[in-house]
This record gives sequence, C-alpha cells and structure tokens, in this order.
Amino acid sequence: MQYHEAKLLSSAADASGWPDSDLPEIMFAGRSNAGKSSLINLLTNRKKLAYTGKTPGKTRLLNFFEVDQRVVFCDSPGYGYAKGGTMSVLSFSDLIDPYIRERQQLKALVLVLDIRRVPNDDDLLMKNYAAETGLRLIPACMKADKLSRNQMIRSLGIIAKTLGIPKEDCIAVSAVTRLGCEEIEARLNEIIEGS
Ligand SMILES: Nc1nc2c(ncn2[C@@H]2O[C@H](COP(=O)(O)OP(=O)(O)OP(=O)(O)O)[C@@H](O)[C@H]2O)c(=O)[nH]1
Ligand SMILES: [Mg+2]
Repeated sequence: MQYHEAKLLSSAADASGWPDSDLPEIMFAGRSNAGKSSLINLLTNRKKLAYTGKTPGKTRLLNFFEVDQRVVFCDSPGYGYAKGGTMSVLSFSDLIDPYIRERQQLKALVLVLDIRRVPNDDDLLMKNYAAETGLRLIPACMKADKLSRNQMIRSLGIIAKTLGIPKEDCIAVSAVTRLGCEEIEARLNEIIEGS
C-alpha cells in the first residue's frame, strides 16, 4: 500500500508530549544522519513531512506522525550526534529509553542504518534493546543508491553479521530510487495487521 495521509501529531521532549492515541506505533531510530527522517518521508510519499538535512542533528525531539489513521511513526534524534558532547547521551536516556520502555502500543523498531557503514556499539545496543523489550526489528539500510549492486550485497552481509541477524532480514533502501520501500511497507503491514 502507499502511505499518504500523514500529519504531525506532536513533538515530545518527554512523556507528556507523547500523543493521545491508541494506534500501533513504529519507532525509527539510528545514528545521526543515517536517513531516519528521509525514510519516513519515503514511506509516506511526502517530501517534507519529517525534517531532513545534510548537517547531523536535524531531528531533536520525538516527532509523532499519524499515517492513514492507521499507524503512528515516531521519528527520533540520531543517537550518535554529540554537539557539546552531550546530545547522544541525552537523546537516548531522556527521550528514547523511556519511550521504548513505557509505550505500550510501540510494536516495532525500524533500525535505520547507512548501508556504507559497519553498525557500531550504539546500533547493537538498539538492536538488543528491541529484542529485550519484545519489539520487532526492521533493519533499513539506507543510501543503497550510493553503492554498486556488488558492494550493496557485500555491505548487507557485513551489517547482518555485525548485528548477528540473518542477511535476509536486512533491507537495502534508497530514498532516491525508492528501492526497498515496498519491502518495508510489507513488513510494516504485517506488524500493523497483527497488532
Ligand atoms: N543518496 C541518498 N541520500 C540519502 C538517503 N537517505 C537519506 N539521505 C540523505 O542523508 C542526509 C540525512 O538524512 P536525514 O533523513 O535527515 O537523516 P536522519 O537520520 O533523520 O538525521 P538526524 O535527524 O540528523 O539524526 C540527507 O542529506 C538526506 O538527503 C538515501 O537513501 N540516498
Ligand atoms: Mg532526522
């Protein structure tokens, strides 16, 4: 399906800003600049729903988008961004951790990765966190358009191995060519319909 009816519900600095909604929620998390906001725009078919940019740290709060009155996407700040040395810690412990722990309707974590980079400790932490809290994991390997097909296949192998997950679970995605968009939609639909 094509997502299109999408609107910002709220931007939250803490639990008081989480939206008053019962819809299933999907969180998009990953390192700064990996392409979290771009992926939300891709899935919703909107160019500027979620704010994107070349400088890391574009997303500062948890931003909740209701899509087709059916699901809520939560965009989060990159956990690797450390302006002043504190952003990374702050965004995880103050914003992301309480949300993952306490939000009942949160069903899945889309782990947004840059396909050209080996996942780091923060990515592993997020992946393990998803497993511990019973969240489904969808690893989205963005910027696939920047690699040749062979490089892409090799990178997916490295990413899967580093995360300790099957290679078939990792999806190569491009916000430019829309590669992988349907596969992500299919996995999201399965989760939304099963919730
Ligand atoms: N070529 C290409 N560029 C991409 C892709 N996805 C994202 N980008 C670019 O990467 C940069 C960062 O994208 P964002 O979507 O803002 O990344 P983010 O993870 O939301 O970043 P923060 O909110 O700062 O943590 C932007 O310049 C995007 O245009 C992709 O699939 N292909
Ligand atoms: Mg962003």
